Amino acid sequence: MKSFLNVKDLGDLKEALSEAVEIKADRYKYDTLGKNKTLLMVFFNNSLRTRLSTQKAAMNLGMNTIVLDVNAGAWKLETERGVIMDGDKSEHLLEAIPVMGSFCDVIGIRSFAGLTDRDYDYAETVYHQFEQYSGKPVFAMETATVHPLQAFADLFTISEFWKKETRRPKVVLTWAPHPKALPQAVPNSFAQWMLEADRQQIPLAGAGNDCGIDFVVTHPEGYELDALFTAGATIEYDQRKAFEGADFIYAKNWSCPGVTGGKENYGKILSKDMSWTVDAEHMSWTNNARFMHCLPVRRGMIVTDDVIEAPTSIVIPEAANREISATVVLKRILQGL
Ligand code: AN0
Ligand code: CP
Repeated sequence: MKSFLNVKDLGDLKEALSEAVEIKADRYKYDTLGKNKTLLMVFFNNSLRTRLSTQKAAMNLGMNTIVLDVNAGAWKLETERGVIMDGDKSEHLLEAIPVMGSFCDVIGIRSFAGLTDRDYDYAETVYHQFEQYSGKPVFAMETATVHPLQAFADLFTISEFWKKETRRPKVVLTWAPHPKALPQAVPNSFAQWMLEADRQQIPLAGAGNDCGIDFVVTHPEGYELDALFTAGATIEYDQRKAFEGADFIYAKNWSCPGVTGGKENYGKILSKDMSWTVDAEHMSWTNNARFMHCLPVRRGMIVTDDVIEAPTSIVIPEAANREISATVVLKRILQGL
């Protein structure tokens, strides 16, 4: 594998999930695969889970890692072409990328959406520049529009928590309020991965004959995600109706994707409606659903303390599975070197 951005990059999800099971049973099974190979992790934005889990994954595979926090000690980078660099940016990404590539074998990139120019963000400009100019395999550690390591861990977590059931699960992605404008990367990828798991009829159910996932997205009007990621999903604007019979509630805030109501709203906060906050009453509408969130999460805004602390909350095993998804992805990349 030379690039990891979308669910299609993994191919057969059944195979990917069985590799995840294999790695979880013995996470050091391939501990010589990465000998004398170096992973460079480039962060343009903050991170706790991605930083720790991806570095741990590289260590599981015997790799060396270098972590570069672009905003903490590196030169300020210009990313646009054709600008006169007379401001505070000392170096252009187009020189920085091949230089970074010369000191490593694999590059992970965290580069959030700027949330001002929809076309620039949705073209995945920064990620594709790394693909084009680094000369190395690259993978997304949350880019402008996707967070595939998170979505892979989420799918794996759902498969683990559902394996004893004999019917397909109902999985609900719900928007919830947040004080700051956030990217659409997490909900985009979650939708893309859930729909692909359904398309591939992934046997999450124990009976093995009732496969796939019933996937529903719920949000206030104006928050429609790009059909690139959600085509085929059921959209339900009534949050209560969406929650009814749900087996998994996946909460997340995102800013306006600029799909309906015009591009000028892209990246804006359209609602802070606290009736969307997932509380015990919301969870009582479900089929005793498990609560999921990628973290970091703001308590009192996205979810109440009692819901995130309940035994049905699986946010910690979900986060822990980030090590597993990252190990599988890095293993595939190393096997392709
Ligand atoms: C980021 C986001 O919403 O994309 C990262 C989540 C993994 N969250 C925040 O910036 C709070
Ligand atoms: N879920 C996730 O990617 O968390 P971080 O932003 O802390 O890496």
